[in-house]
Amino acid sequence: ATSFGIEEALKELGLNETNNGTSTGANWFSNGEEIASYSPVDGKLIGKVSATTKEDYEKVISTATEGFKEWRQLPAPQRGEIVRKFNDELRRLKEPLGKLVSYEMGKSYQEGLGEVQEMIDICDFAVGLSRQLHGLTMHSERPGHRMYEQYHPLGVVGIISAFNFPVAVWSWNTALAWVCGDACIWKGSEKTPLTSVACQNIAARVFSENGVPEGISCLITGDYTVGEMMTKDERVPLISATGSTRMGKIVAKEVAGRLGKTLLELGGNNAIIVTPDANIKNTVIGAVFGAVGTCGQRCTSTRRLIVHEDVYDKVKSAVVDAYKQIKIGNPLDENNHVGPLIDKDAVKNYQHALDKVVEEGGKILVEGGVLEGEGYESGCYVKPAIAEAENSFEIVQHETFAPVLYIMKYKGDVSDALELQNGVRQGLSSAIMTNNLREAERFLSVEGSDCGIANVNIGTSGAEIGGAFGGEKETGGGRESGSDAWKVYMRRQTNTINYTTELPLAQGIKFDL
Ligand code: UN1
Repeated sequence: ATSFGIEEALKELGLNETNNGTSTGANWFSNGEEIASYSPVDGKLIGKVSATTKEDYEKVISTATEGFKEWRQLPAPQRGEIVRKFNDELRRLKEPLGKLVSYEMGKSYQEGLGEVQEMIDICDFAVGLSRQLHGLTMHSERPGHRMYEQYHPLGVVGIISAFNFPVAVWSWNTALAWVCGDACIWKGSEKTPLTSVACQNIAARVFSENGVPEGISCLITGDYTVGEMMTKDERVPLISATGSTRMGKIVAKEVAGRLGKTLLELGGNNAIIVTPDANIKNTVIGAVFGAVGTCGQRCTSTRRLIVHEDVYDKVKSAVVDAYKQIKIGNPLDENNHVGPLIDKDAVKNYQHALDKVVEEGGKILVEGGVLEGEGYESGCYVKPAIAEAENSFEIVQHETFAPVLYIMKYKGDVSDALELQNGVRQGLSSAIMTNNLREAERFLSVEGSDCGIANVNIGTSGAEIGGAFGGEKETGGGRESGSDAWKVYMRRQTNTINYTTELPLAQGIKFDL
């Protein structure tokens, strides 16, 4: 079997079989037990990384805390210049890094490259932002007074990210946090430790070449117990966590208990509403990519198709037909559309969802199943499935991180569709396919989609970095990436300056002594 240039990619990224505490990043110490990374693509061992111990963590946090004091002094545009240099390296290493993402996580090579492209884009965004960390000015109610607000660096930012976007989510946080003057400690997923080490190596190299203080990019590795060291730590004012709602609830409680800040980007249960005025061809492309892309493991993956009864049969058969074209196999082979799930636990969850939907009265339209035989030795390849289901089914209400699409019918008008769409606990991404202006505007109106992302005539996944990314309800309320998401990485200060010889009090209060 061809290795698709994996060996070369690992080499270019400076990875070897054992990456135990020997990273070039002086900010990455780890002496704990070994974490082995097996590829879901072929089941082979890619390499090993050792986990962060409590002592390692102490070293990391004190280095980061010290580094921050120096880093925050550097003018933001100069911090932006460092991010620009880091981005040069990302551009240079886009292919090997995209390949490693594909091999370690299982998404298609195209999507691996796309993920690195998101890193590049957010870095560009952050460089521009480094000259635009604006506050507002206000008019004081008192004569001879001036008011304004300014944003200062916050401190050490803890980043917890998931396996499904093993590199992009880190960069959405770090690129902004770095220009904002913060130090970052990253706990990547224990399912994709090598991509984390690869990123840390890039940052560490660029930073040390450019005299950035140690501790501005730190990596800690391991399971949730390692994440807990940060969430419990008062020296970490902000925890940005991307992952499951279950994890988010634990993190939120822990951090809120010490009145720290959180940025939570959690589960989705994303739907596309298909109205009688939809372009069916585009609907099929959007729905199929949304449901099977990344093997259904994006937090923006399309889980539900809510189709008007007038076009239901047409849409259903077009989508079912499209599923027949899907090629499943090695994601590094660009002929395949869908790679494996991340691991065998994910396969179990997928199977459970299919059993459960039938048990609850759903009807399978496209049969699922685990693939076996040549090329599928890892045991992680599954067939994307479609089931006709009711929105109220317990399994439909639940986010299953796998390529299972539920299709359901709505009657009446767009408010009936919206009731179904909004009738779940999550609120990340949503979409409507329509050429009817009234329907589109109602979908976007105050009575419309309750999600953080609401799209017209595109699917639910594949958001650009320029917008704020995140959602409401159990999705956690946080916003990462573009727009003004940077503000969470800084502390805001309101300043009132009196340049008179008097001391007039606010609200006209007289206090004569
Ligand atoms: C995620 O799945 O955690 O919108 C993020 C998208 C990507 C990001 C997904 N830009 O699908």
